[in-house]
Amino acid sequence: MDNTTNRDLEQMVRSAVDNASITDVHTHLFSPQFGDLLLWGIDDLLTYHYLIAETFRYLDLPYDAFWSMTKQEQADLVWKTLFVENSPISEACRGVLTVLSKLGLDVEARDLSAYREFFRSKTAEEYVDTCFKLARIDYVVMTNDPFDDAERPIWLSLDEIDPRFKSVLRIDPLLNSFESSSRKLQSWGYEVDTSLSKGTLAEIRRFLSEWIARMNPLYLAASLPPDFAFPEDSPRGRIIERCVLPICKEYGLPFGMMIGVKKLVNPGLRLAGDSVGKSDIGTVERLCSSYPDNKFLVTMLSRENQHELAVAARKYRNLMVFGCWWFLNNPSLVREITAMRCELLGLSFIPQHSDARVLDQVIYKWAHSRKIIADVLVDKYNDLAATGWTPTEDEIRRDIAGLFGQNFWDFLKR
Ligand code: HDL
Ligand code: ZN
Repeated sequence: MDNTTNRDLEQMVRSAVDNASITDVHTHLFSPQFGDLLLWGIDDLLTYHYLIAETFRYLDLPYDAFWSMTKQEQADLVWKTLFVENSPISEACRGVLTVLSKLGLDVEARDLSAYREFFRSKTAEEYVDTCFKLARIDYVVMTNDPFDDAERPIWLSLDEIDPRFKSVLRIDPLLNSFESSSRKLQSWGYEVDTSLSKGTLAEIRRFLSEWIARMNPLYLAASLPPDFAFPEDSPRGRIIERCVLPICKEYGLPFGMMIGVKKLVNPGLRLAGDSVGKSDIGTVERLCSSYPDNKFLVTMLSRENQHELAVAARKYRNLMVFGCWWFLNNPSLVREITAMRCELLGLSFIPQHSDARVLDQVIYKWAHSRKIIADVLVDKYNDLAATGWTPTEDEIRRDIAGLFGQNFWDFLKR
């Protein structure tokens, strides 16, 4: 291909990526019907747990002194520490500034009070429209936990949800702390005990079925530790085998596994206190091969596991790989992982999710990811064209529509 064609190709790829409408397959966002559970605005942006962890690196402040501050006081401290006293070059810091810039605010002014004034003039409903439009997203998939004391009562009285917000039944407490969650189940009228008898397993299946009926989730999900094993003679192993997988199969729902999180290695940091560990890809392989009629939507937290996961996806068509999760959602690693996935999986994967906890974050997380994914795809399509196979603009748009949403929806229908 001559340079002109290369330039045409690059322009086609970047245009297709920039204009692709996105389904964000994993977030912690809530539709406005969930009230204060929907986080948005500059103080929620600045008190994102990623930024709290980074702030403490510069401070001797006792953790409890920070947690006893108001949200605005915490945000002031984060701003002072990470933005004023040190240049905000980390991905999470840069993200805050990308949001302000995309909103048309004067980042150069570095005027936190002016930014607060801007957000004070907004309502949640109108700001959802603003963020979805700026990020060019069609749908966000929530993380919905019936064991969460704040979220559960809302589901019990909810009559409508903004259709742009899709639900997921998140079951970490059921799998990872069954003893305490069994007491909650008992209080809700499920006849369970910690013996995991047949009766208990049947009641857990009833619980899952009832919440599937209530939430209409796109998939069931759980985050799992690095030592997650299957099969396993444990409450988690038994519940996955006898409850989760049969119910997922019955309802045609993927089981979403997010594997490799070491919870609260530093409890003082609370939500920011989790870390990463390498997991055994053999667990994913055994699940995919033993349950060919189940679908598995999987991401892993360790960089090393991402290569193994891409290889595993070559073996199992019921395995869909997604996202550059959490500590992997940084430009250098998104670039590496996306290129590796293109080389191993072609276009049969979901390159990214935002994991946004604050609504505004979809603006930066997708702006940053679109750029990197486009960079990788330009290289791949140029490599393709160099063989003499020149992709058409329609083919490029088709491929990219798949990566940013259609692959997910097609996988749900499989
Ligand atoms: O378990 C998860 O869904 C993780 O994404 C955690 O919520 C984590 O705290 C996070 O927000 N990562 O981005
Ligand atoms: Zn998450």
